[in-house]
Amino acid sequence: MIGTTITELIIEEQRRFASATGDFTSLINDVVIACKAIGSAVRYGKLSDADVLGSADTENVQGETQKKLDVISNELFLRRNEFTGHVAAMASEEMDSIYHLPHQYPRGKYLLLFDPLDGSTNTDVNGALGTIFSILRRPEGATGEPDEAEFLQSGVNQVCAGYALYGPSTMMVLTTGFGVNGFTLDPRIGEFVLSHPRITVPQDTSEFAINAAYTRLWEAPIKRYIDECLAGKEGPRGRDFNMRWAGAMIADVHRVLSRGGIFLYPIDSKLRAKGSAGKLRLMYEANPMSFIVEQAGGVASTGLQRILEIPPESLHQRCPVVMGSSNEVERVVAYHREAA
Ligand code: AFP
Repeated sequence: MIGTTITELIIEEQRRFASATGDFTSLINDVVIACKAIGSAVRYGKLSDADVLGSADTENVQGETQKKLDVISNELFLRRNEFTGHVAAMASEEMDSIYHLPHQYPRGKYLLLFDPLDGSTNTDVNGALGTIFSILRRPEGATGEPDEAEFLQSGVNQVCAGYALYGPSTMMVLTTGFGVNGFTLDPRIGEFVLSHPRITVPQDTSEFAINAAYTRLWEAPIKRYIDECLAGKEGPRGRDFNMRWAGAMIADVHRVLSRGGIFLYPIDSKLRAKGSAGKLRLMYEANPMSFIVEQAGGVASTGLQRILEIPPESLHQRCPVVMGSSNEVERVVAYHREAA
């Protein structure tokens, strides 16, 4: 017997809206197919006919060296979604500016943003990594060819956010604003089947995820929070904490969604010196993951502001990220307020 597939659940959600045309369901289907294709490229690795591992010897707009799989995943996402008539334009971590559809294809009402392969440095070590996406509606009354300004909407406007995690099993986690559901790819039938209905993040946790290599660069509120966790039972928190770091936000936040925790990628003195507002990108990393975490009952903040309310100024803008179990994130926010 086959469980509820991702398509069935999206159709059910679509039926809540009398005016729904089915466009959105089709768009999600295309995103799902793109993720299955990327997952397959990731899974076969060295066994692929084409050599998909290693560096592509190119840099993206962020100045990061692209992996071959970054480039392949980006292409797979674009090709799958450009011709269907559901999106008006796309934006990706791997492209400097927005992607205009070839002129022969119809323009739809949605804008699709994605990080085709988050944590791609993990490809070389067979570590978990994934694809993150965010869907916005074109602004009311917008016509003609979309420009970047149409994409610059706050995260609260997201219609849908999700990610595919290519780990020991391939999972898709999705929200359309009615809670969060997790699906596992059943290789026997090639479908994502509902395996984690109504995911919720516990309010409390004793697990944190942060790259401790940057301890010397952290600002006071983060230093204080982590120091107190590290002090364990004998410290002000009165209990021991555990630490995890996967090196891929998607894997770290998935763990937080699975069993609670707090994920931090704060601003630090090195990033400030470079004139950067953080490491992680707002539009296709922080916003979609924040939407998911909030829909699961967690909190997502920069330390000083709710991430979903940041007014974006540019496509590749960065921001500090603190997300996960509400009581821990609120504590970090309180420490920021006190310091400010
Ligand atoms: P890549 O996609 O370039 O591997 O970057 C992953 C990432 O944006 C995020 O997923 C990780 O949490 C973070 O970078 C890791 O960064 P550090 O290497 O600085 O810890």
